[in-house]
Amino acid sequence: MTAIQHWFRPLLLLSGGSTWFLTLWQGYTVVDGLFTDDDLQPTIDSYNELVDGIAQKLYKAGKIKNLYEDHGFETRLTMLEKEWEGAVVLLLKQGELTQAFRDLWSNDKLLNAVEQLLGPDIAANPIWNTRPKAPGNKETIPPIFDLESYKSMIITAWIPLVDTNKDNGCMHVVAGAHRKGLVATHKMFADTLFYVLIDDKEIENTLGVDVKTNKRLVEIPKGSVLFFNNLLPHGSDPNISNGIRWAMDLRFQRPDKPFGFWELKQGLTLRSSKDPLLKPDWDAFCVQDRYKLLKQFEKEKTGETEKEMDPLDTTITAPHFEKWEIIGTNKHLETYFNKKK
Ligand SMILES: O=C(O)CCC(=O)C(=O)O
Repeated sequence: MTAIQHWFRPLLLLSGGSTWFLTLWQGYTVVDGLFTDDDLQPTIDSYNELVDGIAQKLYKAGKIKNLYEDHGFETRLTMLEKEWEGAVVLLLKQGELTQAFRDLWSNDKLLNAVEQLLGPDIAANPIWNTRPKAPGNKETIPPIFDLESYKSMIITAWIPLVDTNKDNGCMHVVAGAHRKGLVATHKMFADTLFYVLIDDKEIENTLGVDVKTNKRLVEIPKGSVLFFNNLLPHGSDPNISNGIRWAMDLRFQRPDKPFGFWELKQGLTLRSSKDPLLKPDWDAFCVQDRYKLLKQFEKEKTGETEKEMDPLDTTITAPHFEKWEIIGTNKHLETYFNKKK
């Protein structure tokens, strides 16, 4: 991209019909057909390799009897999960930002859309997630947000890698619920999940938005991207289809705003108005694995002198567990609080 092209980028429209103003008002927008299949294929190939790595690891550890090599992107992880519950979580916890993921995060079309929301200076926030929702498996990764992270405007780009609909657990959002600029009180956890929850009543009382009339189901196909504000209540329902609902989310903010995440990791500047030809330093960003940083942080706080991370550990713990009301317990909370004793 030349310096001249840089000046034209903000002139591009976000998407057919969704204006900048409407996006800011609703707190979300969908850009239809932002990516072609060719744009997304390297990311899918990368996930296939990572899933293969997990299959090999489980096989060697004697946890599964079949590698399911004849299954592809849409079903292999489901087969692994059926034989060994937790395969999905192992994928979530792998922190490797492969070359394909880096290329997607700094894809020009994606950054052009983000630039219209954030301006010409854009950084990657340290949090990114893989979101494979396997059939019947409701778990996905928690929004690992400390309260500091709400101090900056963070835009999530939620990128489905398959068509999404209400049966396979597409996203939903509560339109306009970000406008007061408040964080509603969350609760933890329902069932075996490690999702934080917000009651509809709490959204209505604190954020002043009627959930029934403002909840929008965002059924989007592969290639489209959902962008939303970090103060917008959002989530997805269980996957009752036969295929995995694959998605990934990447987050963006201005580079001069706090990155949150307990200050454990800084962001990475992807675009700079001062340096239109900037090349992001991915290696510097990737040196630190965020799950290892979190574990280290927890250990320091608890004084725990624990062994290396168990490579087959399927619990997810994070310091935000201390922020919210606990309404039910499960292995994730037990692990966190037992460690703290
Ligand atoms: O993918 C999902 O089901 C949830 C996504 C989400 O919560 C997020 O991107 O912040």
